[in-house]
Amino acid sequence: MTITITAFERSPDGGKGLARDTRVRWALEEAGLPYDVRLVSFRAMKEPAHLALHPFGQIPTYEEDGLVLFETGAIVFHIATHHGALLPRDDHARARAITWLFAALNTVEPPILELVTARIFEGDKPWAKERVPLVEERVRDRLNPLVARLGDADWLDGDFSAGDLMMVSVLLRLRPSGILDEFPTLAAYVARGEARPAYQRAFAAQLAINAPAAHP
Ligand code: GTB
Repeated sequence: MTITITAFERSPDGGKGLARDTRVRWALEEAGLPYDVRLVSFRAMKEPAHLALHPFGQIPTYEEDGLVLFETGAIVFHIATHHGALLPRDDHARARAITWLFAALNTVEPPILELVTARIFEGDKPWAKERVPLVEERVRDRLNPLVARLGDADWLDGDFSAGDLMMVSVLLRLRPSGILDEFPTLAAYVARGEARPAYQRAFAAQLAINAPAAHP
């Protein structure tokens, strides 16, 4: 069994680990699965060979024994279910962990992505000054209930799961905005995720490719 994922030839974040291959690398590391990485340029992502793997011409993709997947949610779910990692055995606990995986992607990530768009890609528009605070409020509206649910627990529902992996990955994208630090409970939750040895290995692997020193 050989697993191959794709990642940016050079991530625009310069190695901060914010591109989505990091969450797939993290899941693979948690599962103890070796993997290869094929690096693709922005141009190659839109060419037929890559579009055959990913209809939207993006990274990451996942190949394993003739199976081709895209979408990080589907990939992490596959790693968890097919390789018996990151999900509890108990049926109900498993269903709840999967619920958190969906909640991270469907409920928490959308306003965070909207904020990234408003701050970075549309930050120079004349209406950005009015729009950014509105979107920031929408993000806080998602984070407050998350704080309430997490309470004093380390993870969202029992042991660390695929749901936590995805939630931490999604929240990490908030860090450059400063909003994560407004929520010490969530900042500590993210820090716990980042402290996991599997995350450290995943982060180091993407950094080795994307750090400015790797591209003199
Ligand atoms: N829903 C898909 C998934 O979860 O897999 C989204 C995949 C996606 O957005 N891929 C991005 C991509 O390929 C890379 S991760 N973009 C190129 C394109 O669409 O042409 C998004 C990303 C990009 C850059 C940073 N960064 O520089 O900080 C962070 C995240």
